[in-house]
Amino acid sequence: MIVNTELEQKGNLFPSKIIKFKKDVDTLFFYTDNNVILQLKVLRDSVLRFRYTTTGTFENDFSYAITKYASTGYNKLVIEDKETYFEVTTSKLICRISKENLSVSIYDAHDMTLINQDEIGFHWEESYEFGGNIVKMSKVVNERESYFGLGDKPEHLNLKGKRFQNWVTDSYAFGKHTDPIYKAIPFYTGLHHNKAYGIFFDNTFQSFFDFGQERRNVTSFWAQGGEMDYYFIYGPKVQSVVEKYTDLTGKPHQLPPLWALGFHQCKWSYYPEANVKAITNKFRELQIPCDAIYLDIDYMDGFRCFTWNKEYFPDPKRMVKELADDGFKTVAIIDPGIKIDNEYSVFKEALDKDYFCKRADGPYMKGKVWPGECYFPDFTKPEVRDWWSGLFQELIEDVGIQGVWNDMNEPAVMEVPNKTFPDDVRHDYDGNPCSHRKAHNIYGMQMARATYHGLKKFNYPKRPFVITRAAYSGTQRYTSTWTGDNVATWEHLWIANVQAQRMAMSGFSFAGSDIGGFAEQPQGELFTRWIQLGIFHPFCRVHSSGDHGDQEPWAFDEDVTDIVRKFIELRYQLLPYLYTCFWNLVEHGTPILQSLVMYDQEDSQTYYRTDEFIFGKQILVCPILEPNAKGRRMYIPRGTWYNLWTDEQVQGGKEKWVDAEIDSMPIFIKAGAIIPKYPVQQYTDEKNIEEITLDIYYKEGKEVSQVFEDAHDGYDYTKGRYSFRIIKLTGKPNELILQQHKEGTYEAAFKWFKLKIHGLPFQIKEIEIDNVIIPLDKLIENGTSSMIIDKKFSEIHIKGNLL
Ligand code: NBV
Repeated sequence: MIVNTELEQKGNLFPSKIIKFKKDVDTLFFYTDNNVILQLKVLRDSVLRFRYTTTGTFENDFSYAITKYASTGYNKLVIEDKETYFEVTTSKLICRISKENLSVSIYDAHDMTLINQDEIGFHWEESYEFGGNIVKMSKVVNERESYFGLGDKPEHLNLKGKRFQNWVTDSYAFGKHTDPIYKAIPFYTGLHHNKAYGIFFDNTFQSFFDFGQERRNVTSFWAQGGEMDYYFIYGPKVQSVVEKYTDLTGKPHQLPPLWALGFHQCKWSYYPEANVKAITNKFRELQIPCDAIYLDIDYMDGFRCFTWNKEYFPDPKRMVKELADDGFKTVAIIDPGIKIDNEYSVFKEALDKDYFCKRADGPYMKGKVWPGECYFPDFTKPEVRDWWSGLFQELIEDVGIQGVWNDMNEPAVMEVPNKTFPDDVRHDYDGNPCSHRKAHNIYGMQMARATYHGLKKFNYPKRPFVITRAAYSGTQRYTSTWTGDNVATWEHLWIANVQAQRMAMSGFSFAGSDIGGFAEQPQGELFTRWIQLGIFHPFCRVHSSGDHGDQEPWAFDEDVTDIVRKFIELRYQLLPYLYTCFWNLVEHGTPILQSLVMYDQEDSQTYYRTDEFIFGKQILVCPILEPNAKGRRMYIPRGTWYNLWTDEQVQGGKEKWVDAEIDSMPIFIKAGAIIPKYPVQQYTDEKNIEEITLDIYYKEGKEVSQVFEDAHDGYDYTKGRYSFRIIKLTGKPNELILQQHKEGTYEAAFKWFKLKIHGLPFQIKEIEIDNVIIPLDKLIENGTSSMIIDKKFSEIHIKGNLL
């Protein structure tokens, strides 16, 4: 145990005893006799905010991460002054603050399990170099505690025993263990004694997290400036921790348009126009579904944002329209660096209006990016964000671009050792002027935010689609994201899998990797295995650097093309299922991917699993991560599961070998699930869908499934014009009952459900739909368990004789 004196020798300072206490409704203030104040605010029964100052006053309370829509309010709040501590009780938590040294302990209010306990707790070091404090917090590691979250770290899902830093960084060809990379999400979930809590350290300076690496029994986090300002979030379910964190930092502001969930093809770069068309035509010719084609930096004139290279793209509007007629949305890249060029209107205007970032001593922040020497807008200034949003008018409203891709927004600067702005660059920070040390981690987020507002405005009444590389907590409100410049290796396939899961656990579900790898070139086998994983990621895009060869589905051999087509088709079939997951994300903050620990935290076997995950709520997926595999061992979570390909039923709670030749991968459906499927389309809304298939997986017992539908774009759904079906399944030995309940006023165009029943243990003798017995030969397709019924049913009873 390190005692204070040892830490003191290292320059640390500590709070001393509490001498005063004050209360203002739900906010408590504890004052120590060495000028430390702890401000403890009860936001919800399960969410507490802790802020510490050493100067007697707090900073202006401003955060880019916390949304104004965050839930507040509690059922119970009792504050007691006990002999050695203060005690704050809500309906979920009991929090004690020691009078001796301000240290905090938090218990589950129902059974007094100690959930989280300060080790030293808050302490600090004065920064003589920068002024202010290096603020620190240390917590006790509980028995068998596991840690998850922290954004895009390319590491084992369970973070225990490791140390990380948050400083968004352009990390070309990063590897397993590279830290930091593109995102800074200072939020983690701790799990022990079957109870999960989260800590969100809302500090944008470079920050660090140590999960028992330096000292086995201590987890600590600290930052190079700012305040110790963190939120404690109690689950006790892992999923509920993530949902509450998402409530705090924001759910996506609206559903993505359905096309954004289709398959996307990208490359650095497709140009000229003829090349773009050749690619899109090939998709249609080979009947490989695809919804979006991307234009990387070469579409611009000398890499000047908001311009076109007229030699490559003589008439962008016409091209975009022709692509749209063929079912393709065009997405264009926009970077933050603005070329220094007095003939360039965007540059001129920003210069005239004083929108560029400046160094501490006055000159502009000059840095080299693709266009050469550039200046960079200060996206932390509201006026600059408004101006930036306005720049999209022509691109979106006139040319018809449907999505914007923000790259290099860490911000990345070439040929400088630290790859970004120097620390002294000044930012407005929405009226809280500061240096780049504080604004760095949110710079990319504010750029994506301004881009989002531009799209939202000029694409109205359609929904915006933005993708960003850099992100801080809260960025999920505005945009989707990808994991940056990965490499075409098997190890990177593993990384892509953990990153997508980790992002979902960090409140940012709409994420995916560059399928196939950005740098270098995959063999057909790796590409195929990557597609198989990628179709289960919320964002599904092939992207690569053109210098390393082609990476379209037909760039390998015919077998690869056929398998890739088969899996992309599966994604298109699963779109209503995925769209329903997005609805749950937007409504409740429910993550779209669940690592097994989130799916079943009561099963400690799941705590160190990385490969298997649940797509949505009912589909278990496990990618093949090695060459030449004919299958793999995987852990099947508890319960009964159906193999998607064979309908074989397996019992979980154990490891199992699963066959998966190159044209297959391990996919299982939870018994009792009802999976809605569209017919295969070449792009979303290609067809007028008349019929949705419901794949019904019999289970003895009950299970609830959902189907969300709306117009697939636009905002009508926010006015109740959506349809949310809840379908309850009850399986008995010789009966299967389906009960449907619909919410919302939207009438989807489809008329029928095609029911396909899997694993029925009896022969159907009678079917009753809404109290009317229907002759079997009218309903059942020959020799199958499929039947077509009116979508409006309320209750179906399928009865039979035991087989
Ligand atoms: O714009 C070119 C690339 C882009 O394709 C990639 O997706 C980004 O992550 N960009 C990085 C800049 C060049 C990287 C070497």
